[in-house]
Amino acid sequence: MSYYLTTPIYYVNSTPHIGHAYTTIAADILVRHQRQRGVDTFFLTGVDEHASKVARVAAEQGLEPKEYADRIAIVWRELPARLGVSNDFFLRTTDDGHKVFVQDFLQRIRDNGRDDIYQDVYSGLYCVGCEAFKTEAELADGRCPDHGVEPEWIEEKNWFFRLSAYQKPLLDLYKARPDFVLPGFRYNEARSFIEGGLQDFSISRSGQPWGIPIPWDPDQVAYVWADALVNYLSALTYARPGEDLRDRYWPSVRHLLAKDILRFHCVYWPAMLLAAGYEVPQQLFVHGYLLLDDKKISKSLGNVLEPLDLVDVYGPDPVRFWCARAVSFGQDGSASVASLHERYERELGNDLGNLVSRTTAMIARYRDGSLRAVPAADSELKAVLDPLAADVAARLDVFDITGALERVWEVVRFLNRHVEVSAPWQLAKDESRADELDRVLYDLADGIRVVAVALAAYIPPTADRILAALGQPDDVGWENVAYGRTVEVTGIEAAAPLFPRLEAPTAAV
Ligand code: ME8
Repeated sequence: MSYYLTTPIYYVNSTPHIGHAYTTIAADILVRHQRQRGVDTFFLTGVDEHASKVARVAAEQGLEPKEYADRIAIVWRELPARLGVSNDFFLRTTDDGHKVFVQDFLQRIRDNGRDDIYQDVYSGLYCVGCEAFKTEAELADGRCPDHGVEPEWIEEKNWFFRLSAYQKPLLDLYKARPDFVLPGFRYNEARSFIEGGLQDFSISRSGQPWGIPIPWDPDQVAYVWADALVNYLSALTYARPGEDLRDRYWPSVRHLLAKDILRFHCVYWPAMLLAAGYEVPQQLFVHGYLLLDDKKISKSLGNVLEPLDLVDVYGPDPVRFWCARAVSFGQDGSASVASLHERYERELGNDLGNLVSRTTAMIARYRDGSLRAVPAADSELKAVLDPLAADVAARLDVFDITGALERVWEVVRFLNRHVEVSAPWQLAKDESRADELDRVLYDLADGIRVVAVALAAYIPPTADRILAALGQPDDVGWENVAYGRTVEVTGIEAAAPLFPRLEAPTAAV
């Protein structure tokens, strides 16, 4: 069994913002979770470099496009690590391995015997911001609604892909696989678009040297989407030198993307794959937009709209936690830095951090740092934990990173109540209740250990710190999301706060 997850490869001509961080973090949570279950995983992200804008901006700066792209790619390459993201490969569409593969891929379509690639003259309006042709109906006051600019009139002889021939195969595919696109309303959106009729599209551009040459017509380069989408396959052919990973990870691939690029991924891409003789992906999850309530943010925090600035202030784990929790994954929603701060204090600091501090402090104080292993078959905690592993896994199997996290948080809340209800400080006063105190401390430690393992995909270093504070092995295998696996230890000390207090962001005037 394998689990191959990809995010869109981001346009190198933009700078990373919270939306980019959002997809990458969500993908990392899903992949880390599968690894915890012992699944063979591969996680791909990267940059899309052949946009026309790259060549234009490079020219303005007196640079070669590749020179310019090399400079901009640095911040993108660093982004995953700064977010605690564990991608297996970072692809650049200027990689030789990618270029060679794209040429082979397009040639396969041309040679498939169905005349799927043909030459025609294209004239129409083109938005450089979207890297897409636009119809009049898609414009508002003659401008692209997303970029606010007037599209350019383009007339050129291009190579076309016969997408129209794939309406029936795509509808058959959607019918046979009702979970091909998730959530369901996105599946319906993609299917309706296909039902509405598909138009052939140009897969090449002429008169522009920046791009991958069309193998049978090197005066033209591949249209940026016909190049970029292919990355999901090309990466597998060269990410590990000397190995071809296609048999291992294709087609068990899941693509994670936002709604803005649904058509390219859910319609064009499967059609291109069918035309080139490849299997289509297993699943595509289309998430909504995370909008940052961005207007009034503290000057003392700097411009915290940049994900890396947020990470500098709060650390990667709180940002990851907030991304998963602030907006139900799949829906649109807005979040603010104030909401990040509030969750940092209330949920991470109080609910989780204090629980760990209090529990370790009580073990240190009442038991001199020793924890006796006294699991009980009739423990209330056991009943709470028994369904947890399956419940969380089921939610993450359908990309519900928000629901899965809430399910873990129910246990965090239970444990906090359990401290209050069982009042270990009372039990500690009464020698005759020593066994009872041991059981309460054991259950609290065991519950916290389970929570740490269950949260390891979301906040990996924090999970490790919690396990270390309890003297437990750092094994986050999913089988450890179960009652009674905490081992007897000595030397537990009161843990330092996991999430120290930070100055609140204040609204700028
Ligand atoms: O489209 N909220 O790149 P791109 C959530 N290079 N996610 C967001 C977001 C927001 N506000 N804004 C962007 C491209 N995203 C092409 C893709 S793939 C073969 C080529 C995320 O830099 C989201 O995942 O414009 C979206 O799909 C992606 O960034 C688009 O990034």
